[in-house]
Amino acid sequence: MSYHAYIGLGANLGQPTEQLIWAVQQLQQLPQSQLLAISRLYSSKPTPGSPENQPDYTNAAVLLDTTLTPHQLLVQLQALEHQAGRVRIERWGARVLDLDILLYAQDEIHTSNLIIPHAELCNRSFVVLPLLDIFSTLTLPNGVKVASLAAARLFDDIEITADNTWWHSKD
Ligand code: A4P
Ligand code: MG
Repeated sequence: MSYHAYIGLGANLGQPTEQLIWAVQQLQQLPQSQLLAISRLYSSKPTPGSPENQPDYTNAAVLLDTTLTPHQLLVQLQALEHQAGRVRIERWGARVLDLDILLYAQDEIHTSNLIIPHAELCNRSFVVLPLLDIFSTLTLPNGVKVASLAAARLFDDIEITADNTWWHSKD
């Protein structure tokens, strides 16, 4: 049995777009998984409360069909973050690559190392908008329509920087 998992991608150090392209290429080769869809690319300021003086973030989301369990998927994503050279210095600090599990099927998970849906999903335009690119009628396990989150907020601090072909390798 396979399940749909939505992954959030983010970067704000180094060359964010190149790192997200690299991440997509890696996700295309993830074991027991198939990459089904990719959002447009977005640019936004770090969320309020993040450490000061960080560069803007580049964000996107992808949809996987996978037979990995949520915890197996987390291990795979953390290995990719590590490979990308991510060093954890401070919470919400700048990073070369952040891969979060946003949704896994209609599961609700609360363990010490995994919370699904992602705890901040509903509060972040840079998560909500990419999700809607992929699936405009997406619904959360609690029945909330993701489109209703988009309708409820102003998107003054986020820009679309590329259409959904951004991940096609340039060479
Ligand atoms: N963890 C729990 N649930 C999940 C999940 N659903 N997916 C645990 C992935 N990991 C999950 O994460 C800390 C721990 O969260 C992990 O060990 C994992 O077991 P981390 O990636 O090591 O640390 P972090 O990213 O600094 O903390 P956190 O709370 O995950 O931060 P976020 O939510 O990732 O936010 N502003 C803009 N514009 N764009 C951004 O992408 N990102 C952040 C970081 C802040 N501001 C931003 C952006
Ligand atoms: Mg994270």
